[in-house]
Amino acid sequence: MISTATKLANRSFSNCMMNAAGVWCMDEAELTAIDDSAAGTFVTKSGTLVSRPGNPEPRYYETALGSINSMGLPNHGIDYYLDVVAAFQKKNPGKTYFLSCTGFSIEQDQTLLRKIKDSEFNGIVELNLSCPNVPGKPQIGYDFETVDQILAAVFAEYDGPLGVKLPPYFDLVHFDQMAVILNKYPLAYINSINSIGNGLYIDDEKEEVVIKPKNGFGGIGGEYVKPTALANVHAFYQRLKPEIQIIGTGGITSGRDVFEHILCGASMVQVGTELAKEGPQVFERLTKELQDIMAAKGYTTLADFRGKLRHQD
Ligand code: RRO
Repeated sequence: MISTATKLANRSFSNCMMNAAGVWCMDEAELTAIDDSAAGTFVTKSGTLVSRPGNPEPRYYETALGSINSMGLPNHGIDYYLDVVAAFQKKNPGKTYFLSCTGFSIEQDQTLLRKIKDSEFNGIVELNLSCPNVPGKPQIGYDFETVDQILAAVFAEYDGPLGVKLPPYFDLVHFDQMAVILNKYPLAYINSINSIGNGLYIDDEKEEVVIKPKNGFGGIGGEYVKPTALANVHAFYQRLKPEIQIIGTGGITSGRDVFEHILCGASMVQVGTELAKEGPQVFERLTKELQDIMAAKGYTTLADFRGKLRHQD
């Protein structure tokens, strides 16, 4: 029997695959589709204190090799997602769900965590430190001092399982510096990577950008980003204390991509662009493809190969 089950933050999941925040998770109907799919669980769209319409459309565009988006954090507000997840928890008491959230200041992050603590939520919190698309707001994950201050404030407020969604880093020194900060805190996990921020995709025929906000600049996802995602997963796997697990996100279009993320050290994986392209049935295909690879290699559990990427001497 080949199992793609996993454990994260001491919770068990029947499958290691789930949606990436932002895709198929805006409202109850979309979350229901993921809940009913072969995915192990879902994460909600990042909820803010107050609901937001997001940036003007068109704000998402699919390309042959991936996607570009500048959604601008549209969401129904944290209270909506707390209510919706509470209903799922009632329906499936044995299942653990992820709630993503993000604030625009340390005080807002603390208020969000206080709300979550005071609610019935019993799942895992994913604090998004890496939204690339709010005009005038830099990605927090690139401001190391602020990340440190946010984590100190968050863990003063919240003692449930919590992970952070990080932007991609591109320099080994930055992996070193971030790992020192992350290792100071009782994080359940880190999630690498969010989209590669502020790419530009253009339509040559029209000689025009393809999305409206920010003069066409937006976060890049899909096949383009897999090597960057694998680098981030593996770099943090080598540097983080073993209690901090890793969710690998970025460039998953096949079971082989899932296999590679796990080989680099991921305990769970998230699918964004390919889920947007194929819909929730993508999880059945990816699971089957991963099982076929595991069977060919003689592996029966993820632990047989997780983090076991070989380096050359
Ligand atoms: O809503 C968005 O524009 C968005 C967010 Br919050 C994020 O974290 N990552 C992304 O690619 N888009």
